[in-house]
Amino acid sequence: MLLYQFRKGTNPRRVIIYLAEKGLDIPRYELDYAGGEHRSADYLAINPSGRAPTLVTDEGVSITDSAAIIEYLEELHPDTPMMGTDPISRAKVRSLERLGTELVTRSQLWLWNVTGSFPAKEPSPSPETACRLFRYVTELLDVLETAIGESAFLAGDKPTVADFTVFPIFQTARERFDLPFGFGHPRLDAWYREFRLRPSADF
Ligand SMILES: N[C@@H](CCC(=O)N[C@@H](CS)C(=O)NCC(=O)O)C(=O)O
Repeated sequence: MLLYQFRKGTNPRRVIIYLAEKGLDIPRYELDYAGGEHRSADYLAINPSGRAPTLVTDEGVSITDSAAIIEYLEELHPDTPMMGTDPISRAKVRSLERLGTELVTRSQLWLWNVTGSFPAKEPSPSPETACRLFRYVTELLDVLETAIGESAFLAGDKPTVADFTVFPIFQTARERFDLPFGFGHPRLDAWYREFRLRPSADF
């Protein structure tokens, strides 16, 4: 098995944090993002979207999506479940995970406009567009702020893939780009700060 990743990429980090929380050690290949290795013919043959992460299984099958990679690994390693333990808790985790995926997508569009650091994605970053997009980000942060309630983790008292999905976009915004992401959401802010102390969150 081999995991193709960008160590600091938001979606790859969902898998990287999952592996650390799960205690799984999988060989990794660090793609050279700056050098455009994810657009090379060799990598496109593995993942035609040219994005990371990709897990190539022992059978040589490419799994080309972070959520699908985690679900595959959960099936192989059902001990210490990270996606809930019964139909109701699994439904809750999946709902929040999917909301988290939507948050990542909306936030990335915002980041492309607010940072100007992704010229290949957004050649004409616009503060006005960033401001408008941030309203759609805030809409989902508001939902997550309500969902977490008084719990330590997004889906209850144990870390799940919901946390591993949402945490990296906070980390990207706050640590890579020094942006006040979620500062107006006190429960999420507390959750982020606490989760950041876990060894799995090492950046
Ligand atoms: N749905 C995919 C999205 C993967 C994705 O967008 N990865 C980003 C890194 S966070 C990427 O590879 N970007 C490079 C590009 O789009 O050129 C997943 O969750 O794995």
